[in-house]
Amino acid sequence: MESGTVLETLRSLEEEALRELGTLEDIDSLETWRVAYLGRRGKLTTILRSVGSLSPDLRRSVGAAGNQVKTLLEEEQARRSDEIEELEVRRRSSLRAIDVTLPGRPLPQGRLHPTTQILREICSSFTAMGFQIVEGPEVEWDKYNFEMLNIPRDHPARDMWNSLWIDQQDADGRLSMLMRTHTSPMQARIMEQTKPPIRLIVPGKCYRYEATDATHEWHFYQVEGLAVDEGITLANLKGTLYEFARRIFGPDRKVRFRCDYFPFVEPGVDMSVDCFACRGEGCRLCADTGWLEIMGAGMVHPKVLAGVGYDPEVYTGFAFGMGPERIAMLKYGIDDIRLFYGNDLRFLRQF
Ligand code: FA5
Repeated sequence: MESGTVLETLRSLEEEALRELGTLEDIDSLETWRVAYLGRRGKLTTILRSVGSLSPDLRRSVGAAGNQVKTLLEEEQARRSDEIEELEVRRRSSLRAIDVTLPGRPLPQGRLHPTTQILREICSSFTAMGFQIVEGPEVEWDKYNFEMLNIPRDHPARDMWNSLWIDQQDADGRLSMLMRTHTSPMQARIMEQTKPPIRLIVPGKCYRYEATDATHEWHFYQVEGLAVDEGITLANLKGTLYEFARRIFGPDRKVRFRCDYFPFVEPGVDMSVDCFACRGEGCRLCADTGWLEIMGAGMVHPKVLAGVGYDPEVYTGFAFGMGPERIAMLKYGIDDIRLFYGNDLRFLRQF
């Protein structure tokens, strides 16, 4: 073999290998390149192996040239490997880079539950009339839920409130604690602690052991109202509640007061609003009456006033207790109270 031919082969192999090396962009193809040229059966290795069969002169010159090419290719491979690694680092950091000029991603926005919305509306309509807001316990003593409200033990009026009792007995072995059935116990708690004038509302949750239907839940909210001072009359009660209805439902809605019985007021009334579904014609929702009852109210019973140490000859007051879910039903045209706590997002997203 001519030394010129072998040296030419070596040169063109070097050129080819370097050209190819320049196009490589990742470590895997670099390894493939190494195997193809410098591996045990690689192109350069094959040539170097054949050197042994050459004449001593050729062996020396071709061997030296071959080793030079080998060293060059190894050095170039190491350099390209560094470049590729740097490229990788840059590629990865460009993926992580934050473009601060991009507009922010909108966060999913929650909303207030319809009960919370109506509670806030009710509360602000009363605070605008000078009422304060207070809250009370959801677990209540029999004493406050019934006795101090002129509903003694074994009084038939207790049947008006089907109660969920807690397993807690008094000295006589009778159940004495329950989930409050209404917010009225706060009337007694507040009057016990303060002196008139009183003008406040109590929003809060109530519980009753009763079957559910379109207008009854076993857990629901109430907003209690209480005003006690010298010279308060039924006219103040009606005026306040008319103003409330006007603020919540607008001037066109019809409001009705009728006599009703609650042991802790005298006289007692219930207030209804004309049914939104049938506009007073009568339907399933309003049990064909054309009206939806939204609250009970009345003048605080003299016995309740005396029970907390007030002189009923000096002080009078009015109280009311309303159902915010029923008010939301009227206001937004919701025809089943059970939708409020069914956790159905299709319903909740409408508010
Ligand atoms: C009472 O609970 C009395 N404490 C109200 C009261 C307060 C009268 C102060 C006089 C003076 P009643 O059980 O009617 O009354 O409930 C009052 C309101 O709560 C009802 O008008 C209604 O709007 C709401 N309500 C009552 N029961 C339910 C129920 N199961 N589901 C949803 N709302 C109810």
